[in-house]
Amino acid sequence: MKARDLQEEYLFSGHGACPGCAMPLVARYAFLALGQNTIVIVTASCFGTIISTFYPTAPIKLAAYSTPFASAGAAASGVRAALDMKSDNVTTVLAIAGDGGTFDIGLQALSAAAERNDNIIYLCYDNEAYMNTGIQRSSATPWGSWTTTTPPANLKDQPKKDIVQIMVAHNVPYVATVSIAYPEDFNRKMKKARETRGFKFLYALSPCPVGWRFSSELTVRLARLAVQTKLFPLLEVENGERYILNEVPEGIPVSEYLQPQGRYSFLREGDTERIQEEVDREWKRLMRRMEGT
Ligand SMILES: Cc1ncc(C[n+]2csc(CCOP(=O)(O)OP(=O)(O)O)c2C)c(N)n1
Ligand SMILES: [Mg+2]
Repeated sequence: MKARDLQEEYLFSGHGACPGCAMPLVARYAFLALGQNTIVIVTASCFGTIISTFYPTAPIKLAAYSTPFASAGAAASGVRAALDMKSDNVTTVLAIAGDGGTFDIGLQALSAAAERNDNIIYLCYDNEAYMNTGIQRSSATPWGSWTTTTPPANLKDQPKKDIVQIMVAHNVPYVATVSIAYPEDFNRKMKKARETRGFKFLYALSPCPVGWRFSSELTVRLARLAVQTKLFPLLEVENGERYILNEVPEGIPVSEYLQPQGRYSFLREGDTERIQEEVDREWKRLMRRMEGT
């Protein structure tokens, strides 16, 4: 790697992520887009405990502030307030939290920061379970999926919480989904978030070979399939109303996304069709929302 490239990198090797983990790519793309004038808020999660701070090493080359599990939104607001008191309007505050830290325990701090329209970027990487503590189900875990707390006889029986719509309902300036399979789109959205004043919510699906039970070379392929099956649409929503679709999916059958993942190997007859119907229903809902813009 050239010296110039190295200067632009803010996440280095030596972190503790499992082989094939999508999260380091999520962090790397986010940091590359935002640059060195960034303070990262870190919470308990795979990112917080084994990737960004792997004692005694520190593989991220940015200022970082570690805060308890529930408080990414509040900590980011506090750091922003301190910067504002110093009239610092060049530093970007980036909170990074997992699905557990966002959909569940961190939701009130996130909602409060969004309601105040604090000038921060909140990036959720969603690996669809509490991975760092042993693959427990979260409200982001999809219906029909195996986790250690939803064993084969009791697979997850609730649908995934719709965090994008929850954040859109806060009428914040910018909500966007990003994918490691679409790095240019990811880069553009992070930069747009940096240039937009107020609260920004960015949301990445983060395939996890260990928790999802797939072969570690399939990470980027699964991230792309999630987009191309319409399961994870690449979109932007401005000011709670203006929807932009960034990639028109091929509409590949959802079974191609489910099949390589062992967490779906306990699906019963008809369950794949049920998941496909739900994906199609959600897609129609999205199309109706887009018509209004
Ligand atoms: C208040 C509190 N409860 C529980 C924990 C233990 N804990 C640490 S990381 C973690 C899982 C985080 O899940 P998620 O936010 O989805 O991130 P992931 O580990 O999946 O990357 C838990 C439960 C904690 N650190 N603090
Ligand atoms: Mg998680």
